[in-house]
Amino acid sequence: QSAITDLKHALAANRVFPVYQPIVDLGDGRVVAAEALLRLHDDNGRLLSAADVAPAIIDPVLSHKVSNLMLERVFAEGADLLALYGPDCRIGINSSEADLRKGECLDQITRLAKNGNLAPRNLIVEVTETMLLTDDSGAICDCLTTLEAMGCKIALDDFGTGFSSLTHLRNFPIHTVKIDREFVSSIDEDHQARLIIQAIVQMARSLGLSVVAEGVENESQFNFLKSSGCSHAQGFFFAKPSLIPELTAMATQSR
Ligand code: G
Ligand code: G
Ligand code: MN
Ligand code: NA
Repeated sequence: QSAITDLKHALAANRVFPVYQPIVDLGDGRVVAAEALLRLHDDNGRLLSAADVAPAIIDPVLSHKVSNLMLERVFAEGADLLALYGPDCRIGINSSEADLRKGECLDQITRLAKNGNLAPRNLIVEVTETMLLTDDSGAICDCLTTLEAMGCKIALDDFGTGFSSLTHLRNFPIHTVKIDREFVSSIDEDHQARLIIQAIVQMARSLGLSVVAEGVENESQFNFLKSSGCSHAQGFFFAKPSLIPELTAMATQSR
């Protein structure tokens, strides 16, 4: 069965939902943010992730539905998320190019924020470098600038894997770079990966950006990132992407 069918069926049957993966401050070890990640159950009850339905998420109609649904769910669960990680925590949303090009997410965030659970200053909008490379990058930049003015932070996802033009960091309102897990997973065996990470961290720091290392799986990666001055990290070493009750149980245990 194709990714498109899986996603269509799951949307129709209300089997699409977010899980959340904590983002930790490497200075004090506290969870300061969490990324919302799409999950769905297929017709056989199997749990699929966004990567499993990647071709469907870029379909214009489905991407619109997915973005709406994820934002609605994140706001609906906003009070629980703030209770868990504090009133100043932020929730990361993966945006699609269409969301930003048409600026539709602006109206939706404004409307949803009226529920009072979650404010725009509790959001991080994640964009990828390819989204900034389109012909419409002017419209995307305008949308990001408005999101920034509303209080959202903007994170550049998968940094280092795409074109990584430093110009993006100047021309778009970017607050955070997320170092792709490809580099992080090579820390233990690849000297070059370590040098690239340190170069990204130093550049980001001098530009006043925060840096999230993605895909941290073990203590030696954690130690390397911390000693390299990386500000934040995310990965299985801290927590898998999970439902709120599971995250609440984890937070209670570690307290
Ligand atoms: O969770 P998983 O490893 O399957 O995620 C793979 C990729 O899918 C992530 O890197 C992320 O960029 C993307 N993704 C996850 N959730 C969403 C979502 O809600 N919307 C969009 N557009 N992409 C998502
Ligand atoms: O590109 P996107 O950054 O948003 O990537 C997030 C995806 O990476 C999620 O789907 C999540 O399941 C996956 N992920 C998160 N932490 C780890 C990790 O420590 N190791 C691996 N292999 N994958 C991870
Ligand atoms: Mn992401
Ligand atoms: Na990534």
